[in-house]
Amino acid sequence: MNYDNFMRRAISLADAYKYTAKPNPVVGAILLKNKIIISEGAHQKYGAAHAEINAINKAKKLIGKKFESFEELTLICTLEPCNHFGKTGPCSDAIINSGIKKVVIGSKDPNPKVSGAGIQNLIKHGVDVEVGICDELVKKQNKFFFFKHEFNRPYVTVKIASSKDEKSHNKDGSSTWITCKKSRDDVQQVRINHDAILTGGNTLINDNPRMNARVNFIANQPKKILLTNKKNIDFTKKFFKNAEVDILQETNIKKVIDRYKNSEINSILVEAGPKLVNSFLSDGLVDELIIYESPDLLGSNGVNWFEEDNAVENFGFKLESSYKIESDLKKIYKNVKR
Ligand code: AOF
Ligand code: ZN
Repeated sequence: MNYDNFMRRAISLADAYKYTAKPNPVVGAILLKNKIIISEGAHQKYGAAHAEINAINKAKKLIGKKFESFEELTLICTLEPCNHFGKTGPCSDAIINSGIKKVVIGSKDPNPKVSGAGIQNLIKHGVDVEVGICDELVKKQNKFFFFKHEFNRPYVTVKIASSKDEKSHNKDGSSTWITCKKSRDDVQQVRINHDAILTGGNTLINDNPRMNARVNFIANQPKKILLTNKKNIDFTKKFFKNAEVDILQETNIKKVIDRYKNSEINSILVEAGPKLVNSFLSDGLVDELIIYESPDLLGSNGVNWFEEDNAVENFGFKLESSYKIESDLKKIYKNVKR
């Protein structure tokens, strides 16, 4: 039987929860009897029940009505059922205990706590398992999660706002918004797509940023990371308000990123000044660079984002897409060195 359409449906069930499940991957599950959907589930919320469990629990209420025994059912799930005790119990055991005899999986879970062990447990208990249905779609849907486990570090995005002449701000400290309100609203969406936001000590002092994601839907806020070599930190800054903040006093950027390789953070957005941004870029640790470019010139009163001409290309970036946001231009670059 071809399960592609059911898998696509499970992927779209999962998609609805991408802002509440994060930093967990999104997962969807469907129970089928022949070609009829008996129940559906998704991993709706970080720390809450996994997709398979939700689908199984819904189906339990339909025994004797829509089906007689779980042995008749096939489970479609976008990600390999887990096999570990995390915030919830192993889904593979719950599937085995329910009596389900066939499981169709989108993608193997790259999390080393699972990584094939869920599939092995199912097979060992006589469950028929198919893996790799719409695999690429599942990977795309959980891009940062798969990246983190493939490269053993979070995906790193740098976002900057720049004048047309590649300046960051005015030397005399006179503060002006470089980009338009629509661009700044767009940044909120970029922020909420990431699991953590990192800034530096100078930005904290100069800009007093909130660095949260102001979006009008329910979403898990990114964690905040402050990278600073300053001894006295002003905890009255807006950055610390109602936030869980990691304060790192580390100059080696690779070590900063490495610190998160075993955490649940799959992606980090860097929003900082030229010094820190250039350190990230020159260490080759940036996967994506987003530039919001205004049509204005700051001229000789402006501080350069980069030290040399063609810096972005020389750091290994290629423009992937660009579009206008009112009079600004949003440019998205990808690192082509990896
Ligand atoms: C599944 N079904 O719906 C999801 C899975 O901290 P926990 O216990 O919630 O476990 C999170 C990990 O479990 C996550 O990193 C990923 O490996 C897997 N997610 N597995 O069987 C689900 N969301
Ligand atoms: Zn699970």
